[in-house]
Amino acid sequence: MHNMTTTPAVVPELPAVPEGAKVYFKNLKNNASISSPVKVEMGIDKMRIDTAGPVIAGSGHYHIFIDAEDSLSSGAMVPKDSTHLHYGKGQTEATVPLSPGKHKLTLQFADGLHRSYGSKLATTITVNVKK
Ligand SMILES: [Cu+2]
Repeated sequence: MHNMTTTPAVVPELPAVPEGAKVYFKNLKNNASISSPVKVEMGIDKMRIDTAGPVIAGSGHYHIFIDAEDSLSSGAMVPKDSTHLHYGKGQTEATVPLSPGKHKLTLQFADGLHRSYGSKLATTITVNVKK
């Protein structure tokens, strides 16, 4: 009998986060005073950097959130908008323009389908952008 319900495409599960994996800002400290545009060097332990697209265990790409969440829950899709920047070409550095004043920057790692690896692979700092 023909099944009239839509068969969902097979979407791979979000890969597990390896023990000890973490992300960090390499060149920015919490409460740092900086100038805009801000050069951001992104770092990760125990995971590889890959381009967006394939879902490969132990890999993914970086996102920077500006004045947004401290992390997105595991499996949540990272939005594509002006406060959620994607580095899906596998970039490990970014230049981010910020207005003067205090800003919250979150580094969030996600898989090839932009699904957050959750708070285990996120870190948040506050920076003070000089006038
Ligand atoms: Cu992404």
